[in-house]
Amino acid sequence: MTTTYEQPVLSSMYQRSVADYWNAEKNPVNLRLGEVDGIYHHHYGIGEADWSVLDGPESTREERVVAELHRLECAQADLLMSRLGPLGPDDRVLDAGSGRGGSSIVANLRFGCQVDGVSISESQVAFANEQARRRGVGERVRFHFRNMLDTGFPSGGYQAIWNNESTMYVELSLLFAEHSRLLARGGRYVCITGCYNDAYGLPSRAISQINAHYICDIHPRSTYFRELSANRLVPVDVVDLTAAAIPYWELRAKTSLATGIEQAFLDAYSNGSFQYLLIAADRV
Ligand code: GPP
Ligand code: MG
Repeated sequence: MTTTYEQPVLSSMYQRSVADYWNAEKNPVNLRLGEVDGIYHHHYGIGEADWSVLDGPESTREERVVAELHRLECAQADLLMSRLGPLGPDDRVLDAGSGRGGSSIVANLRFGCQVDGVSISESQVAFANEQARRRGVGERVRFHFRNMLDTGFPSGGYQAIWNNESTMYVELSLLFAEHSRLLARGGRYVCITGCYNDAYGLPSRAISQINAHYICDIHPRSTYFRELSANRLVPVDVVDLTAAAIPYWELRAKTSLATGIEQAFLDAYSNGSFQYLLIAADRV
């Protein structure tokens, strides 16, 4: 007789503290934006901002700013999706670090594909499943309280996997080994991430502030490419989104929704120590 032991989802004190942060997180900058159309993102925005939202009646300014920040965050998700496809209703995809589920819902709307999202925050998983249920896609978009480093999902079962600003919570060697196991040959991996620019040296003060704010550990750019290639994930497209990320932070800094981390992002992006990248890779 063999005895199987259930692996706990959280495997370190670090992961416990990250889960505690996200279980308690209720920032208006995330909830108010999500209420615009029921798509709740946990990533930042890209593209030129419409600064006219700051003009006009003060009584409705916050509403206009919320809509504009949400539009920029949706543009970021759309860009990620544009590198995931082509996908169709028969494909199964994985959202690694799925937050409140926004990117997963966007993927299902765009491709009709089946989506599994994983998060180590039980509150986020419950919230995201409720959103999928409300949209009537609860059978196709499912969120799981699981660890992206050890999902327990079947090998080769996924046509695409993404991390939308979630790689800075894990060791990339472990993450990409699991992604490589899960992806079908020829499958696509996409991440959008902030990484420190190791051509500049060690992480700047602003990066340390971002790490402390979110309890994350921003990786150097080199580690992404080293660990991708060590795990049969071959980059096909790399887009430097740093310049495109700045208007979002400038606009956010001018609003009542600011959380206090805005200046650190603006400093890190503008002094060259930090880069916002999209990386797409094929599983070979
Ligand atoms: C944003 O989440 C993303 C992270 C916390 C990961 C860190 C990302 C980097 C690029 C370093 P969020 O939408 O919950 O953040 P906020 O509450 O600040 O909007
Ligand atoms: Mg946010």
